[in-house]
Amino acid sequence: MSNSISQRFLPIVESMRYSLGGGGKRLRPLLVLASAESLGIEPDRVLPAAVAIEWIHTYSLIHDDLPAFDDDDVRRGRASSHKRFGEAMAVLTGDALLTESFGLMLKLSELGHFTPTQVLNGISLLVQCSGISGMVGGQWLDVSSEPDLFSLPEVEFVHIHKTGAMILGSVLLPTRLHQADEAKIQARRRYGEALGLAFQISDDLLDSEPNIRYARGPRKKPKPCYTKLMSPSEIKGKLNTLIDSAVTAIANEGEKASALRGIAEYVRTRKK
Ligand code: GRG
Repeated sequence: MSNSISQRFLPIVESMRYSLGGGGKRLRPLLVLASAESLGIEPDRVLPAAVAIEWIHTYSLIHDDLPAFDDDDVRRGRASSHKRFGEAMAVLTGDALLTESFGLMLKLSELGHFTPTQVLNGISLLVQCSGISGMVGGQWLDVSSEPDLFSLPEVEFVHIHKTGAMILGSVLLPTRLHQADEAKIQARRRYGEALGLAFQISDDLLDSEPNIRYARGPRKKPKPCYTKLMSPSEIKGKLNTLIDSAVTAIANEGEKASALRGIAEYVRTRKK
């Protein structure tokens, strides 16, 4: 093995580039940068960590589009990875993005931006928010839960893990790299938890199907979402309450937290 990539593996790199270059809102990396700024860390110092989070997120979307999950042909306005490159390459592209994201995290210490211990703390958070106790666990509940059991607490539990954990992780990552004091960590935790759930609620509101979401994949049954359990105005009310909580959580953080406030307001009103 060597650090440079053999010509023979370039098709994998092309497929990674295709999915990463397909646009998207870049919400999670923006949260990493905004959270770093709020702590007085120069955003450039956390850039590899911001990219690592986007790579993990992109892997999850590639795998979520596979026939075994949602079987989606289109992602970010273009053919989904497996439609463009085939299923085997889509699986490997997701695997490569996840694995290489940890290589990006290592760059943080190689570049001298943070100490190895700080980077390990950051990697440990990424494992928590993207793995079994976070996104992967939430995805499992999403695909395996029975529609009859879609109570509000159950839907929230799925959303907090599947979608919320990576958003919370994006906000908390700079606190792990920088060792922020406890009050600052807790303020960002409250902000990230509220924003993570709010983001999924806003996603449910934006969904084109008004009442219920169906997975196209082998499950062919409804997915946990709010639109089945609450009216649109109730959902909007919940979204506003959560965004208000997120903004309140960082109310004492001063001007340096203005980007975090801006992102929360974007999630309140987003149209895509
Ligand atoms: C397959 C391990 C695995 C996990 C998949 C994230 C996820 C878990 C599935 C995505 C399904 C989905 C559409 C969830 C709704 C909320 C969400 C995460 C939307 C996609 O995130 P955006 O809107 O996407 O930030 P962009 O393209 O803007 O980056």
